[in-house]
Amino acid sequence: MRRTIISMLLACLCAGVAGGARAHAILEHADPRVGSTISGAPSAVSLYFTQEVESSFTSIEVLNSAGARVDSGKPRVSGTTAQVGVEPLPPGHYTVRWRALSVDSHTTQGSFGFDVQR
Ligand SMILES: [Cu+2]
Repeated sequence: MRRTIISMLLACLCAGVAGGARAHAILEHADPRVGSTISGAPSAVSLYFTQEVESSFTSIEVLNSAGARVDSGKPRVSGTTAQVGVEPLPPGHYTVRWRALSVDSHTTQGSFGFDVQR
């Protein structure tokens, strides 16, 4: 509940100060694509945002189906793109959890899955 109130407050502040939802760094697309099934293991997971993000508070976690992290840690951030390396991924389902601090100082977060084909 408290969390909901805080998010609403942030949304209001952003709408008032920066002109609305456009000012947030929302995930525009990802590679591997959100919800996709790919053949062959990716060497990295790349996220493309709608706005430039700050490297200091932007994180990407890639988890296997057992919940263990398979990413290399700190993402590389350049403009609107954040990328993290992953270890060689065996077939299975993976979850990407991201968190981004946009240049307007608002934090956004989300998660999605992808599958490496058997
Ligand atoms: Cu914002």
